[in-house]
Amino acid sequence: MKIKKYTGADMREVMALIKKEMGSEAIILETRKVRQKGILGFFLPRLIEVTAAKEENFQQNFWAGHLETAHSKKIESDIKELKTMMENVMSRQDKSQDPHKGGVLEHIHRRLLDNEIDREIACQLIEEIGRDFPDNELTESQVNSLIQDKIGRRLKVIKFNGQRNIFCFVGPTGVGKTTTLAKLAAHFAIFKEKRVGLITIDTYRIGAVEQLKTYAQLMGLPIEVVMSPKELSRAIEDMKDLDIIMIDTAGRNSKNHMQIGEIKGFLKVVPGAVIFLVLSVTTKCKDLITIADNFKPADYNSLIFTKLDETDTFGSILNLTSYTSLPVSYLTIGQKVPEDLEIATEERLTSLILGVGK
Ligand SMILES: Nc1nc2c(ncn2[C@@H]2O[C@H](COP(=O)(O)OP(=O)(O)OP(=O)(O)O)[C@@H](O)[C@H]2O)c(=O)[nH]1
Ligand SMILES: [Mg+2]
Repeated sequence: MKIKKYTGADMREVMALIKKEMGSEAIILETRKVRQKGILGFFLPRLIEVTAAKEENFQQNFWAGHLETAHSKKIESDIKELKTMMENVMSRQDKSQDPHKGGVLEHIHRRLLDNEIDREIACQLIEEIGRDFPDNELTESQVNSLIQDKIGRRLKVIKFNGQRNIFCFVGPTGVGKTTTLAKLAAHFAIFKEKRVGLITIDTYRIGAVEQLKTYAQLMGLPIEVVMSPKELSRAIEDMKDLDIIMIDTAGRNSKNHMQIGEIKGFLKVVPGAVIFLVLSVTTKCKDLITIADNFKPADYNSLIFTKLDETDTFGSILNLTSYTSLPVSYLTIGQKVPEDLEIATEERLTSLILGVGK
């Protein structure tokens, strides 16, 4: 009996090869999916490998019908054996349809992509693990903790203790800048007993000043409304005895470079300020990258992610922190002031990014 293995991209391609070489009387002994060679094999589609056999002169013997009894019994038992083999192969093939039976790395790679982690970052993470453990003999929980560790190392967080700081909030329209400012003002003024003052340069939107004034009144905080960089300097000077000054800015369309330039003009008079770029995690990742690029003139130095309660996928947090190399400071998880605010930690961010921390 001649036995040979054939590989190809799909069953049809392999069967055509077998038919060409062995003829249509060839028998399939085993079918399985195999990885392509090399580290990139993790990412390439698996090949189909078929082991085929052909009984020499099988056809003549079969059709002749003049075989000796001993010989025909042998063929009968061979056929039975092949039938059993085929059944085994079929059951194994069924199992391989289940993605969880595929390589652990492949499964986790898919999960990273499902969480909207950038394809390049996801590949890098998996490749690094594949390089460190070439035999791919890791369990799912081992890969999970390796990935957690690697993501944790890519993230940075920054904490503020309320010592003399000026906080400015910049970002696109409606992402939650004013609400986040109010939450933080309450956090420092009420819970940390710091002296906090508010300034708004958002005289652009009707109702914006009233919105901040309402929060200031509720918390008993001083507030100033300024119309120019000069007035901003003066307001900061007036509040020089306070621990923290929080400056609200108008939401800007990041594609409007003139508007971003205007914010830059104001922020020039507050050197050394903490400038938060406030981003909503509900924004498409590609748009977040554009916003991060277009707000660069505002010289932001930390990221706040808002509206975590409105989505289930947080890969964009990793994408943005990798892209900007900036630390994350706060997360917001709802509309309620002051409670829907979290101080960012690496553990919390990692769980969110991996889709296990909502
Ligand atoms: N679901 C949810 N809504 C939020 C969150 N933070 C803010 N919001 C809501 O988002 C809306 C806009 O919030 P604002 O604080 O006014 O946003 P802004 O960025 O200051 O808006 P502009 O100043 O107009 O650019 C409000 O309805 C807030 O209640 C959050 O974490 N989750
Ligand atoms: Mg606002």
